[in-house]
Amino acid sequence: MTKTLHHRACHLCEAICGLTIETTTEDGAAPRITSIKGDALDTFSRGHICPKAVALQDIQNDPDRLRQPMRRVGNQWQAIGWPEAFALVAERLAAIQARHGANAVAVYQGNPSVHNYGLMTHSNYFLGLLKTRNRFSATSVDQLPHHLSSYLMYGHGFLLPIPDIDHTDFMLILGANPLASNGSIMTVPDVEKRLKAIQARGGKVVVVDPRRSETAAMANQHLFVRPGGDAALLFGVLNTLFEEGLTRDSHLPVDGLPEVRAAISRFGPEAMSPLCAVPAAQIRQLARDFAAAPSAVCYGRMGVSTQAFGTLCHWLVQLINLVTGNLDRVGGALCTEPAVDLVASTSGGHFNQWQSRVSGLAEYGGELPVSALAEEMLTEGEGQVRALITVAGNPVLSTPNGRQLEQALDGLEFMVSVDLYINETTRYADLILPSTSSLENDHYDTTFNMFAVRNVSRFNRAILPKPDGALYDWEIFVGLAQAFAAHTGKELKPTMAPAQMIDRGLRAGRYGDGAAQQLSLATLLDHPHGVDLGALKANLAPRLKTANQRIQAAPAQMLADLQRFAALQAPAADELLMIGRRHVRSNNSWMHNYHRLVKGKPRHQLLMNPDDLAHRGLSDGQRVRISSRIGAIEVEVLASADMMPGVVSLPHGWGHARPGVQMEIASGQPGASANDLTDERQLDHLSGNAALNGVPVTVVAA
Ligand SMILES: Nc1nc2c(c(=O)[nH]1)N[C@H]1C(S)=C(S)[C@@H](COP(=O)(O)OP(=O)(O)OC[C@H]3O[C@@H](n4cnc5c(=O)[nH]c(N)nc54)[C@H](O)[C@@H]3O)O[C@H]1N2
Ligand SMILES: Nc1nc2c(c(=O)[nH]1)N[C@H]1C(S)=C(S)[C@@H](COP(=O)(O)OP(=O)(O)OC[C@H]3O[C@@H](n4cnc5c(=O)[nH]c(N)nc54)[C@H](O)[C@@H]3O)O[C@H]1N2
Ligand code: SF4
Ligand SMILES: [Mo]
Repeated sequence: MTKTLHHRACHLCEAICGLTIETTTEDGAAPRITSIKGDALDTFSRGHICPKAVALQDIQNDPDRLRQPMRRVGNQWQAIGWPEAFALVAERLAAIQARHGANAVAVYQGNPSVHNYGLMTHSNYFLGLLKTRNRFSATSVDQLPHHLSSYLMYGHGFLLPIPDIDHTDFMLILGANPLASNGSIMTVPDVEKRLKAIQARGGKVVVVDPRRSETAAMANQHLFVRPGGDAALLFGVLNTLFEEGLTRDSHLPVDGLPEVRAAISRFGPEAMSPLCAVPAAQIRQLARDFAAAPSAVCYGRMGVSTQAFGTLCHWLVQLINLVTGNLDRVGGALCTEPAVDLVASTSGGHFNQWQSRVSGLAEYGGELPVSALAEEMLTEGEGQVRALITVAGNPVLSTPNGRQLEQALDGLEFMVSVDLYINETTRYADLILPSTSSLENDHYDTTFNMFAVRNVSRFNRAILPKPDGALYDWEIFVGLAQAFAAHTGKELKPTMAPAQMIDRGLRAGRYGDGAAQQLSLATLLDHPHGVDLGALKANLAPRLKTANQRIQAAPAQMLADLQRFAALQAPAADELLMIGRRHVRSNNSWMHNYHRLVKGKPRHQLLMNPDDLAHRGLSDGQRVRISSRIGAIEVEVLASADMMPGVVSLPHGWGHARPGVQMEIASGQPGASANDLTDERQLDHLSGNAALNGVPVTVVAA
């Protein structure tokens, strides 16, 4: 019996914790995972681990996980070979494009795409050949407003200033619950300790959230905000900073601040208070506290991104940091200097160069808002989508109006999914192409090193051998590309393995050949616990990619959107708005089939303030019917004094009891899908991002 210790970053969420994984090999059998622990020698994550990482072994061993390509024949699934599968995809997609045009094939790329470097480096090798404008992804049910505000203000969608959590004296958090999510667009393993450290050094954490979340509960101050009211609150704060002379000059080159000040002066705290349900005096005090702190950072995430004014919110977050002198400053918000730098190597992006066919929603970076996906399939006429490719995504559970999407998927001529499971979405596919599991893959974080609160880098080899007949994700895309190119007579550029691309990226980067660190694949392999490249530091001015290399504080698109904001109404007396939530033992719409992970009490219920329950004659634990414009679901309700009155919270990613799904529900609780209630027409109209939070609902006894 041999035991081997492997050091490896966890790829499951954005925190990229270092793990120590023990495998045991007996008598020539395949190695088994025998222990998963936090890696104390990872200087970034310092031994932190959460329950999801322990479930990595369950993903590995899960009998439901697909291990070979599956083809649907009627209601049955049959295993087929790779060459046959690639040929079938090529032939069907080529035929559909020949008949109906390139845009008749749509693509949806889901969240694990950014956690898996083979998908990052190679999915476009095939998808790019399709030349379709109908590209969609989870970005537009998530962080599109972050990218758009950075693109408009700094000239690049990936110039995302990250909170300097380890040095700040005041952290204002809106719409994020890092104690459950482990941080997002802020790669921060061990976030609870880092937040407590702010408090221990005499600083403050303030959380703005319609629910007293786990993070709000440990904060120095928590403000309830009406869902979707954050822009109003932030306008109030920014106006107070201007009015009361609390601004500080920035070292950064900035255009447009006087225009901002003039344009928003009508949105003062007194006018904004009824819209966000925060008293004007508290808005003013928040601005004063923020400005008075030696250093401060305003950080907004999911909760303020997936709402009706998501892009205005992120613009305001940037402006508040900027005018208080906290942008590009230690203890404020700083851009990372990653070893493989997409900001340096790519152009800034583009916005609104074309629009979706049916609703005219703007593209960003070559993608259209996913809220438009179903209508592009259901609306007849030239350009109608007839085929879909999903990659590591489950849009039936993760995008608004999932029921409508199901109907649309059912009518497609062809669908292929690159995925590990037969789940709520892939059950509609004609073909499912499963890759190796993550522990059979090498790993480099192309994405989350870019968002990390320190500059870090690590590369880890696969810890388990590639099973016979299996393909890595990137090999699947190479196979698809070759088959499609052969079928259509297109020319295919040569490619190389992802590890080789990373090696090139590292050597060409700021710590590469000629730099003191000399990072390359080989040096990273010598440092299995990762390499610390130092704290974040000021660097924004030379990296700006706007046309005149100056920050654009007043982009025309933002100023134009003020008119839409000005129409926001104060709440009606009986308003009930639905928001979402996450739990540390969840991962979006999957990982519910691992017993070790989902054990414990149920977590799928609707949370409601006790007064709101009483008002409706409902009681704790009762089964209720929740209705919105687009549908109704039934679920149990839990009384929670942590909920703001007039707000209910339902986590997404549930609703597993759908026919044909072949995944165990380990908790025995299928739950109901929040996205059977969210509305594909409820958008942040500027970016097209779905407004998943702040959905008007009614709740009655079931
Ligand atoms: N109401 C509401 N809706 C939401 C949210 C919310 O807060 N509220 N959050 C939104 C957010 S932030 C996101 S990111 C989206 C996520 O939405 P999606 O990205 O659409 O969905 P996931 O649940 O992440 O689905 C991941 C899929 O990838 C597969 N998979 C896992 N690992 C791999 C792999 O290594 N390779 C391949 N090929 N496949 C793999 C899984 O089987 C699963 O089918 O949901 C969004 N939807
Ligand atoms: N355990 C676990 N971790 C995850 C995930 C997971 O599913 N499970 N998903 C990963 C993904 S894909 C992402 S994008 C990140 C997201 O990470 P976070 O951005 O931290 O997301 P959440 O934990 O959903 O926290 C969002 C908070 O916003 C609040 N909120 C809702 N509406 C509003 C509003 O209108 N205004 C304000 N101010 N707050 C509001 C909610 O009450 C909630 O507390 O998490 C990642 N990490
Ligand atoms: S917080 Fe948990 S899931 Fe996220 S990277 Fe760390 S161990 Fe993995
Ligand atoms: Mo996300």
